Order: sequence, then C-alpha cells, then structure tokens
Amino acid sequence: MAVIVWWLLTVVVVAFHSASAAVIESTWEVEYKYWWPDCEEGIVMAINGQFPGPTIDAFAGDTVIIHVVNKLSTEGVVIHWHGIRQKGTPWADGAAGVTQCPINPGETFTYKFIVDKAGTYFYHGHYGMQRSAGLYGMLIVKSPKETLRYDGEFNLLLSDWWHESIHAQELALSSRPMRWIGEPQSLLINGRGQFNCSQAAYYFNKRGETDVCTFKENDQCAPHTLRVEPNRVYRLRIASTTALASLNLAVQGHQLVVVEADGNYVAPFTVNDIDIYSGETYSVLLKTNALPSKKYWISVGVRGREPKTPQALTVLNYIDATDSRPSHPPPATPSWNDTDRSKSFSNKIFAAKGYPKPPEKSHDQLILLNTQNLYEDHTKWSINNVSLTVPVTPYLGSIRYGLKSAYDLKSPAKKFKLDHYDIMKPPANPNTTKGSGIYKFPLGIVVDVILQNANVLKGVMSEIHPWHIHGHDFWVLGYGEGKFKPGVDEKTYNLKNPPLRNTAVLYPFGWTALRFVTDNPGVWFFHCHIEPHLHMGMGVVFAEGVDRIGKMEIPDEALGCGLTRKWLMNRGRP
Ligand SMILES: [Cu+2]
Repeated sequence: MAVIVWWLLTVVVVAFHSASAAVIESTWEVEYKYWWPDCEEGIVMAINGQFPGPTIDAFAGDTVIIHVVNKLSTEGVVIHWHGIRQKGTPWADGAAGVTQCPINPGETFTYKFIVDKAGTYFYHGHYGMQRSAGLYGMLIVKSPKETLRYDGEFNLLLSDWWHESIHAQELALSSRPMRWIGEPQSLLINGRGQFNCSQAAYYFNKRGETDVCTFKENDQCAPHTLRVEPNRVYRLRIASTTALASLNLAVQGHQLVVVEADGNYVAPFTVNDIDIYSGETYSVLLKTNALPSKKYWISVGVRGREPKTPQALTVLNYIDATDSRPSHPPPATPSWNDTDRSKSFSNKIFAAKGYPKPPEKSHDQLILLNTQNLYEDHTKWSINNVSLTVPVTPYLGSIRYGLKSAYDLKSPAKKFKLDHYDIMKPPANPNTTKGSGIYKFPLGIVVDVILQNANVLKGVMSEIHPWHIHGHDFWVLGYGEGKFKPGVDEKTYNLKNPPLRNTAVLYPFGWTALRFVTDNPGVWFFHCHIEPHLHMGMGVVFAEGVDRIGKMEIPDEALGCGLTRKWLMNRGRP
C-alpha cells in the first residue's frame, strides 16, 4: 500500500513539474555568412543561417539545452548567456578561458542551464571579438505570473557594425602602436541598418548627399516595422549588444515607461527617450495613444562619444495609418557629451517595490582603478595596474583540478592607492603590467566594488565603461564625481531601493559603487562590455567558493584544452 501511495505522489509531482517547467532544446550551427546588415555586403556570424541568431523564448524555470556546432573552419567559438546567473552550472556560462575551452572547429558543445528569473536577456559570442562579428540574439524569459499588463510585445536588439572584419580589428588593436578601429559605420536594429541610404533623407538632406532608401522585398537591411493597434499597451524589450557605442532610443510622439532593467523590475518612471549602454537591457511600456493616421520614427543614436555614425531608424506603424511616411524628421539624439543628462537618467532607476534591500554592510571592498596604459608599447586597459590576460586553461577547470601553474596564483591588489594618483590627468607612468591573477571570495559574503574612472593615456579625456558581471546581479549603490573617498562616500550609498542589475555604467572622471553577495560557487568574469576594451585587458575575474568548485561536476567537454586537457588525458594514471 505504501508503495502505491508513493508512486501516485511521484506521478503528481512529475506531472506538475512538466506542466510548469519545459525543456527548450535546439541545435545551433555557427558559421560565417555573406550578409547585407546595413545594405553593404559584409560577413556575419550566423546561427542556423540567420543573423541575428534565433530568439530563445522561455518561461522562468525552464531548462534550456543548446547544442552549439562550430561550423567555422579555423576558429573556436563559445556562447555566453548574458544575464543568466547559471546557478549550479558555471561551466555553461560560455566565457572562453574563464568557464570553458573554446569549442573546436567541427565539434559540438552542449549548454544546459535553467533560466530561473523572468526578464529580458540576450546571448552573444565571448571569444576574441566574435560578438562584434554579429554572434548574438535575444533570450526572453517570460513570467507565468506576469504582473505588468500589456497587449503585445516587440524585441529590439541594438548593435553597431563595422565594415572591417573582426580579424582586421583585432590585429589593429594589438598592433604597436595600436590602430584604433574608429566609430562604427552603422547602427543596427534587429540586425538591420542603412549605411548608404537614409529612410529620413527627405527631411534633412537638402544637398541630396544621401539617397532615400528604396528597399526591395526581402532585403536583409530593410527595417522591421513595428505594427501596432491604437490605444493598446506594448512592451518593448530593448537590449544593447554594441561593441562600442552607447545609445539613446526614442519613439517619436510617444513616452516610454521604464519597467525593467537587466532582468529586474524597476519602479516605473516615464521618459521621452532612454540611454542604453552595451550589456544593458530594458523593458519599456509604450501606449499607442498618438494620432493613429500617422507613422512615427523609432530612432537610435550614439551618445558618449562624438558620433560619426548615422541614427538607426525604424517605423512605428499604426495599422490604421493613412500617411505613407512619418510627417516629421526623426527625433534628434540628445547631444553626445551631455553627461549630466545621462546621469540624470541613471539616477531615475530604482528597484520596484518588493525587491530585497541590499545587506547593510559589506565584508570586503575592492576599489578598482580603470586606466589606459602601455605595455611594451601596446595600448592596454588596466585595473589596478594589471591588464588581464585570460589564460589558455579555463580558471574553472584549473580550480576544479587544483592545477597551480595554469594562472597567476597571486591575486591582484584589492585597492589602488588613490592618494597618489591624479585621475584628472594622463597617467604619470604610462606603463602597466599584464597578469592572469584573480580575486577569490568565500561563499556567503557581501562584497563592494567601487569602479574608479580616470583620464586616458593622452589628452584630457575619460571614457564611459559599462561594467558587466557574470553569474550575479549587483545592487547599484550610487555614482559619484571625481575620486572616491573611502570612509566618506559610503555614506551616500542608496541602501533603501537601489536597482539590481548585471551591468552598470562608469561615467567619465567618476566612480560607481556596486554590492553583491557571493552566493554562486563558480568563476565569474567581471569586465567592461566594450569589446575593444575587454580585448585590451579591461576585466577581472572572481572565484567564489573555491572548495565547492573542487567538488563540482564539470563536463569534460568544457575543459579539453590547456592543462585541464592534459589532466583529463592522464586521469586515473600516475
Ligand atoms: Cu570600457
């Protein structure tokens, strides 16, 4: 009798489980393809022949299984699931050299992870500069108990595009002297942009220097129009996977209510446009309450760097619209160097009601000085005077198998002596060091990270750096101007309702304070999301719960390179 009852219970549990959590499984072949992302022929990284890659549509709690087949003939590949915390599956995070080996040409690697939290996410290549080559797509996790009310939704994946290949770009950046890659030729919305024509040329092009776009059906650069019904509410899920550009998005004639940032609900606030940095995602609600006979521009432009790239445009099209095109020019992007405007947007973002407050105190504090430097005449970005060199053997494997010679065992400095550093001037000593040392934390502690910006190598200038953490969300406790003052500036932290995010911007000449809990055993990348900056060493690595990693089950397939390959080959033998 007892046996029967047990069996019945099991059936009930299994049935409930399968009804509430699904398995989403696909096979993705990654290859280079000729494509016309901005109406000019280029080479993109396509997944199953598509650019951008397919959208993953899941519900919170679902298991995602993706078999990635590397169809590139001469280079490895990995895919990072940006914003997914990978609880219990750090080996599936997809950061080459950190959590796994690059997948060899011809080989297949299977990512398997749970998407535990509803939100707007994306995925992208995390090896070399493959994200810049177009290896990306949306990852949408819906909530079975969505509290926001809306009638429909659209995804807007924003990126920037260069005509030069990533191989040429990588070489340029690593050359002595460094050759800067310059500003992108185009901005893309869902992989579509226009380089040699403008949809809005009618309005601003008095000298006729730009052609009005004439798209043919099925043109790969023809914009996706958003078709909406009047008097409805739509959720726009916006993600930026740019290599370089900080962006601003506006919808002509409509206000936007920001409701989500990086997979966390925020206290709703209304704006005319949003700033979005590389690595960030937002959901905004848009009410279609404008004149339904008209069409409206959705415009995306560059901020934070002097723009040399035209706006990306698409159209919000009411189904009843009688006008053939929007009746006004597209909204102008706010001036690129109005940093106060950008900060005012960041300062409007607070956690939605019901989110846990951050712990009152931290157990550990890192002060990370961001500088641009030289290493043997190569231009580098350094954190506390170390430019990160990601080792061949993934850290996760080195720690799992106790391989002591795979990376620098000495941790980089936790603090930089700011007293003797003038952040408002080029570095007095431009030379830096390289290293592969990491920060190790025990499980269950609270860590504060203060990112400190500084002047670049030459001239009077400081750049924007959007910092992204893997395996976590952090609380953004605050932003400040100038040099961080330990013991003083902590008092200004917002401990009441700071937003939880996975990406936070570091403004020029300022600091940004973040707090997170070491609740996820694994090895986690924390880095500037600007692709060339990361390529030039702008990142650090956190190892959490080292003793737990030592007992972790990691698929051998993740570690078939460097010293872990050697270890696996000799397993069981002296
Ligand atoms: Cu950066």
